[in-house]
Amino acid sequence: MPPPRLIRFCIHAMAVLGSTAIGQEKAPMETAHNVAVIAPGTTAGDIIRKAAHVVPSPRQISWQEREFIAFVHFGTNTFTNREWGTGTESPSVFNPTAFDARQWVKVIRDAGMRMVIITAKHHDGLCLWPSRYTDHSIRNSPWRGGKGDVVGDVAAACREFGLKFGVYLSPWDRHEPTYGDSPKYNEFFRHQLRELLSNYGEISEVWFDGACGEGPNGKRQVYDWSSYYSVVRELQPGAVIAIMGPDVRWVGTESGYGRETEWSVAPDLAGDLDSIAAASQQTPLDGAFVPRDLTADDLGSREKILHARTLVWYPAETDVSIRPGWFYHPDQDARVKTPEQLVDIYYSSVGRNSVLLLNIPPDTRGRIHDDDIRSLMGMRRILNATFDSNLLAQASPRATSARDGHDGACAIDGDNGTYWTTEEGVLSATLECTLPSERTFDRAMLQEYIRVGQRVEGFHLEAWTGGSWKPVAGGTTIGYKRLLRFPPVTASRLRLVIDRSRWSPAISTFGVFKAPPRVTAVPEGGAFEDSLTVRLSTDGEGAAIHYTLDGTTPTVGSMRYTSPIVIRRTSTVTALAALKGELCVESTAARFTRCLRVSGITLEKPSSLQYPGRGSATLVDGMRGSTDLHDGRWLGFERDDMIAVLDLGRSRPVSRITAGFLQNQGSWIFLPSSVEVSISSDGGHWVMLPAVSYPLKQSEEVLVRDLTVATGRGEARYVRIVARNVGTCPPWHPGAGGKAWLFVDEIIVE
Ligand code: FUL
Repeated sequence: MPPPRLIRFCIHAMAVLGSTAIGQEKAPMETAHNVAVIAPGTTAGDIIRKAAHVVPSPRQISWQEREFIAFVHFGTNTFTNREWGTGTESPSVFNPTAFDARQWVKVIRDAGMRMVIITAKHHDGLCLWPSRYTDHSIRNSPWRGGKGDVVGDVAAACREFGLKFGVYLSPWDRHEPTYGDSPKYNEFFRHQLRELLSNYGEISEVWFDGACGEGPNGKRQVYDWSSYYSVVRELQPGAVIAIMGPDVRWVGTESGYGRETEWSVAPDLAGDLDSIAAASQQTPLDGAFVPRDLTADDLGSREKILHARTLVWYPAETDVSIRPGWFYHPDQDARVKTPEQLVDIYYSSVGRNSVLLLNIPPDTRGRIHDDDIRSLMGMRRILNATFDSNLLAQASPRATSARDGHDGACAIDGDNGTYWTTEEGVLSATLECTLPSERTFDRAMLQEYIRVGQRVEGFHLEAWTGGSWKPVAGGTTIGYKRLLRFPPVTASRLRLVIDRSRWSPAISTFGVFKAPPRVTAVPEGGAFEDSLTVRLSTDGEGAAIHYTLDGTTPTVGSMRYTSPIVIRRTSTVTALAALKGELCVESTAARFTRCLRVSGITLEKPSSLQYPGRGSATLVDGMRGSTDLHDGRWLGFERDDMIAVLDLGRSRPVSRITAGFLQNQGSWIFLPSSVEVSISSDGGHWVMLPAVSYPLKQSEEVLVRDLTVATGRGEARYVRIVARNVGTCPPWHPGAGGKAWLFVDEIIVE
């Protein structure tokens, strides 16, 4: 589901595809190339076959194999406590008190990431290296007497700890006086690129954001992308150019959640087919590539590629921050994503054919904060405990079709350089694995050997249980890596069924795993009136359960679960399984809200079809919407107000009514301008309570805000609540004048 309007700033303003005179297919690029030109009249079958043979370039393969990499946003904004600087800040604000790039890189390495991308220059223009081309750099900061070099220190630490190194260089520069004078600024930008790409050793990724604005001359800057690409190719031929570049695509959200169906081959990224044919074999796309909005749900299905004039290997990168903001803000210390959230993001990005770029912003000391380190290490422990050993390593494989030298064993041998593939043109097949004894598993890992292309369109897993094959899990695309989670299954025989493929499937990894024991709470959260009984169980054999009721993480000293828990007040049950006295890593949290039971709820106008939650009852089911607008718990209203009438079944004392709202202005979601509540005992005569108004404030923070109206202890059977949408995006917003969203969940009557 697309976010309401989440568009990487300015990307929608980029030129759409330019003229595309379709000539003859000039270069035979069908095999072993990351670009294929489709000649007019090519049959559908041939187009699909060509798509299955588009392959990553060597630099794209190295990038993909990194899987999980770190973003580091650090600079002016760290010290001014903002997300976007204006460019008028003095370099003197930059003054970390205990800067330590080695600490960052060590933490990042220990968390299992393989590269660091530093914001060498963000939109405010301050260079974190002593650039010769501007005074607006850390050379004019008090830090290390102006002799410091953040980029240099991070590059050196990456070399020391064996990590790759990349740079984010913002084309949008709100400080530089030549910005807007397009040729001059392009030259300035190329100079900066040259400095960065010449003086810091190997650079493996160059990250270009699409943000763009007007310069002091009132003119909009026109970026000369292809000239930037030439500088990168000349100086760092191994580097991928990401986002506004031809090698790596933005996945389309900043939530950390990629698409379930993720094709790395995308149609029509070239504006000029002739320059593809004329270009060098190494970079056929560079001169023809036109950045454009690639945030739609479906980019690469058959339907999308059948009318393509070019097909390009263009894989997805998923960027997300460990905190709500990209930069460090002290008031977000309590909102660092938990290990469980990070693991969920990992499954939903790395596990969905994408590279995960996780941002970890250092604080004003110039160090990664302890809260972030705790979460990262917790995440690492969960992932290690899960993926430590492939239970299929000891299995005997049997495939329904295999090519010489590529039998089923190649998929379970732990070697990504070998792969199982079928006889030429066999597009569906089964790989059955028999284990020496029964094992329990709840995770699967699949990988295609992408060096020959991405091919699988549909697959599922089956296990032999109770005398027949039963489906366990399945999906559409696999790509470089697909991870699946499912309830534990115990079996000694299982099989991978490739249902549909664009060409002979080539599978380099088939693995199943058991995640560390987890606790399940029943019910998993919700509302209750007087008391509620909660039952906990674990899938870990012989594991004990420890829990708390105040939301803190349990220790072995916390209450041990022996019988169902009876809850009488609003509580969060947090539980962990412990094996042999040692706590397992993944905790389970279930929130229970004490409130009056609502027997009916009607909405005067339904919510948008895009954000329906699970119907109007979602508003009173006791399960709170999170900061993720896609979590299925939010009801979204586009430009409309939310008007709900709640029926409590009978007249009773009501003390207050609370409604929760999401703010995510980047996605055009605003808090309501006011909340009005009326109560009635008979549905005919209503008493209006004083309305509460909320002034609209510009904010980059994504948050859930509860707004409460007190009744003064009235009696009521019916409650009518009106939350006013701000209507349109305000003048200061990038979507000024566009329809604003109101997101609501939950309504609590006490
Ligand atoms: C965006 C920028 O505007 C943010 O500040 C951040 O750098 C993010 C990764 O890209 O477009």
